[in-house]
Amino acid sequence: MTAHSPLPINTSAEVAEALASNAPVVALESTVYSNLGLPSPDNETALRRCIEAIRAAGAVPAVTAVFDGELRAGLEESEYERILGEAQKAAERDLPVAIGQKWPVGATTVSASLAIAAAAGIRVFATGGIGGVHRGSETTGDISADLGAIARHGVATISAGAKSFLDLPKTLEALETLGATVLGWQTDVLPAFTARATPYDVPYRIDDLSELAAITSAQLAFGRGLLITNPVPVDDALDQHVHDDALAAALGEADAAGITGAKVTPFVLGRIADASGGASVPANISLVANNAGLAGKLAAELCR
Ligand code: PSU
Ligand code: MN
Repeated sequence: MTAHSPLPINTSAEVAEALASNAPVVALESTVYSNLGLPSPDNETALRRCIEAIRAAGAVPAVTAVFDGELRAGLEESEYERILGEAQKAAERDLPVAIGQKWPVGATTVSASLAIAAAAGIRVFATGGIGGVHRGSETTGDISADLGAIARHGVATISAGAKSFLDLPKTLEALETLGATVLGWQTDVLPAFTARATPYDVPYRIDDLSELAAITSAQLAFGRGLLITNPVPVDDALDQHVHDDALAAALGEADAAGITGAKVTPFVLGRIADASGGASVPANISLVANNAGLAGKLAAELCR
């Protein structure tokens, strides 16, 4: 068999050292912090709070990105500003193109971040809300690459459920089909991003951190991944009526504007922020930082 050349990943000194000494590391994506995710300056607030939450748990943050065609895991302080501005959305399938064409700034989605984390040997990854099966997927076929990547890579993903504008029952079905274990952290039902609860049960509720770590290491030993859903903190959840109205408006506008493919998620998130009078943004910051904190604790527990 021909040996493939190893994926070249530029890992920061701090991340490389942590991995070499079995110290906890948490990977973060970069799309949510770029101009494709949260508006400025909330994107920077979100990034800072995620990094603080990971460090507070005793873990090392590893933001993933593509800079000048190079895959990165862990950035220097001075480099964070590069992902806070203009960026090209890089899902897993875009990574070879981002490398080959030397994209200046590729903002990694969940799927691209998981590919980089797995190749770098990082076992825990935190995001806001994953992509999933879109409403109307029967006709559009729009199913986020996040789902396959969550199942395929041996990395635990922590997210506040899936984004509320998705078809959530179909998203759960797809995860089951793909073989991704789905857990609810201290919840019986699937959270949906800025909402703590939906009518849909998660397959397993887990309340104890050592049990969460035991399940995670078992699944990672199979070389596969799992999704840990973590509800947005109570005080920061978006009012259900504000949310529902903003979502309906956003989906209507996306449809009317003929937005399709990779542009759907950034467009709908932006319209929800506008239509909720900005109320979705603090909720978004809170949930992503909360996920980073749980990811830090899980990474630390896995290293015990
Ligand atoms: N959740 C957010 N903001 C985002 C995303 C999720 O609050 O920007 C991004 C993530 O990077 C996720 C991507 O992987 O959207 C999913 O995009 P798509 O639906 O095109 O697969
Ligand atoms: Mn899509």
